[in-house]
Amino acid sequence: MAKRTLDSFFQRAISPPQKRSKPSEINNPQDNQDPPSQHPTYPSPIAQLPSHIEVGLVHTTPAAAPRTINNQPHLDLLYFQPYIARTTANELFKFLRREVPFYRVQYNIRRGDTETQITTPRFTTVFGVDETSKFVPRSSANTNTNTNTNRPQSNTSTPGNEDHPASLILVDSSTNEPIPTSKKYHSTPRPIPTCLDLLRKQVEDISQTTYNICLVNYYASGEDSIAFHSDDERFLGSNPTIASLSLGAERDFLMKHKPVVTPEAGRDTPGAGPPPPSKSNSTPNLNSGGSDARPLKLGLASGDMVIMRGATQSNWLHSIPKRKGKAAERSIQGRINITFRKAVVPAGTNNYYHYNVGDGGVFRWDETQRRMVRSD
Ligand SMILES: O=C(O)CCC(=O)C(=O)O
Repeated sequence: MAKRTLDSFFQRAISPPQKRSKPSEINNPQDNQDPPSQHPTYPSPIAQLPSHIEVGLVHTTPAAAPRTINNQPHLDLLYFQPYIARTTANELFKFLRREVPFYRVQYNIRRGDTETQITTPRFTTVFGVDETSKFVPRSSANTNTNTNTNRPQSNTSTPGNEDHPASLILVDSSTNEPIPTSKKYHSTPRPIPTCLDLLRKQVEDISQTTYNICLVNYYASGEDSIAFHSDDERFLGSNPTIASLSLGAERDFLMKHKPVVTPEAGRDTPGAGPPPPSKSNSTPNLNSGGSDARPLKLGLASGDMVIMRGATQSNWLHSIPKRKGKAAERSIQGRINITFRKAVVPAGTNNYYHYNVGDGGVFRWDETQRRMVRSD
């Protein structure tokens, strides 16, 4: 997009609305009477955004114009400090921590003859499906030909509300026919709940792109982390745009240029390791960009957002390192990160559900114990 167009877009987007209610003036957390998002694939219903958070999102994002960071080889970032105003971001953090079901996924990796079990060093979950499929209200699916469907059980559907997530079924994007999910996917994809879908639409608008996958990380303390990796898998297509929103405790976001011709480590294996869990989209970096580029550290506070664009993923690695000492004390508040991405083939759906939902138990936030506890 031309610079003038981008500037005028943000100018429009951040100019205050004519009359804006302060979130605190409509601040009853229980005031949203809409039924929660329900779907047979969810472990439990997911509440709608309280009105004061929704109003905060609709009226105050983006809370600041972004800074473009493209002064290094192959780097193209938009950095919002913040994207969501701090008060609304903190409320959204508490809401999502309470409502979203999380997983602590374990998986095996093989190096030569040795198999090692990795426990993902953070809580994760994922919603959405790649672009070869989509969720539609049951009434708009083409049900003439296929009887083996992922149709929800009748006791979880919501009569009279065909757009309610409970009535959504997964169909093939081109034929609109219901998909027998076990034939196409290793795990059953889940629709993005309404509370996250509002964010997805807003972030689509601001980044001028579309997303179909919403991945959520919860870092409970400074011990939780994500190792250096890039989101450059082939199932994201070339030069994917990835929007990454931070809520809760501030953490450092480190970036470094990929080393010249050296394969990167897997995202949760410390040090040198095997390639990431799926095939990379990157061509080996044979030019001098790596040696010229300086590492980058961005502080990500509650409400901040980084949009990574263009050649960034194929040339740069990013991480959230563990934190000790004073920084660890600050991390104890917990942090949620939401990334929006677009997967173009079923391999993307399979990969994301395998590594972010897995086949272990569900964790939910326990307000009394103030930690995630197994809820199944
Ligand atoms: O937590 C973050 O800010 C980064 C998350 C991330 O890199 C990922 O989920 O791939």
